[in-house]
Amino acid sequence: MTDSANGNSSATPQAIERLTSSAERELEALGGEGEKLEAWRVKYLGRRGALTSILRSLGSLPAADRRVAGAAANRAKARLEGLLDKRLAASGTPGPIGAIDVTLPGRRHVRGRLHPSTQTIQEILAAFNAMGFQTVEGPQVEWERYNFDMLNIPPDHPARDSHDTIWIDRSGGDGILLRTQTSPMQVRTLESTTPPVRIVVPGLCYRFEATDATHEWQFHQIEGLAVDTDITFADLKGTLYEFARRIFGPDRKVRFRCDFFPFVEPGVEMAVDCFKCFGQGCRLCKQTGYIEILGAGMVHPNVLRNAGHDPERYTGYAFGMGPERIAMLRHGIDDIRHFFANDLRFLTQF
Ligand code: 2NL
Repeated sequence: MTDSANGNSSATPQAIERLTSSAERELEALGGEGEKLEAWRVKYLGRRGALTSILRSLGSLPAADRRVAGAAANRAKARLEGLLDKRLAASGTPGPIGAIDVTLPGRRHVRGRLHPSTQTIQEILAAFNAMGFQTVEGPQVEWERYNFDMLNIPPDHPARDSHDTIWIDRSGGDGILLRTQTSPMQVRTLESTTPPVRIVVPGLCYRFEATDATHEWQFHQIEGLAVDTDITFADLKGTLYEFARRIFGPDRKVRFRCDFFPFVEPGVEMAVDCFKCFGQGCRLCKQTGYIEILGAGMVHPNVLRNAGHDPERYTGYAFGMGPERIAMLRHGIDDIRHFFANDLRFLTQF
């Protein structure tokens, strides 16, 4: 059955017919045992089986012979496979091909899911989108100018230390860094747009910081910005109050207290009454009855001016929050490092 000089002598329709007949006779004579059927399959239909070799050798035949022999070989293959399938089904043995053991339990399909940070970010963005804010995203590698100077944080301002910047290149006039907040994209948008501007900016931020239960060197932030003529502090309060009710429940009360951020004046922090103890005092709210959820304020006139807008004509408010912190509060998560550890035992709980 080996090749002759000008082709494969076994690849003629007659030879294929002879091979098929003997394979059929052999199969008929076999008992029903799965092992014997498998040996038969290997002998004729396996990777190095007799029929498979013929199919493989077709390429070396002259074109006209190839067509005839190819058709015969394919017919033979289909016939032998069909016969084997019938025998396997009749034998009741779940064989390696053909028969399917319907009593086996199904394979579980593991469904993917969104990361808890992503889920929280999407919910927060949806709340603001519903109130007319557009979502904008920007680069994580930023110019020092957008991350600090334009935001009213001059080179020697102590706020630069508190931001614990991860620098990429500090040698040039304008340094390159990993953004410490998402405000640089707000500045970019403000610079390239004529108000009204109403945006929310989600994204990863970085700080050169030691980690602990409430600090990560990598974390998400969502900032928002609204600039137009005649925007007042009442707009800030109304919008953020509505946001708090959408995310923490319709019965939430909010509390504003003074705070400082260089890019706003005045600056505030907003807290909601504790949604666990309803203001009675518990571990979650550290017995205060309130939980701080974001920082905000009226955009500093210098920030508007730096972006090319007249602070006499335009006013605005801005806010910033950490979605990991919000997810921790809502789900009772005790350590921010869970979010970036990629441990499925944590991630699959959400
Ligand atoms: C916080 C506080 C804040 C802003 C972010 C901002 C952006 C522009 C102008 C003015 Cl372009 N302000 N952002 C304002 C107040 C607070 O974030 O605690 N974030 C986690």
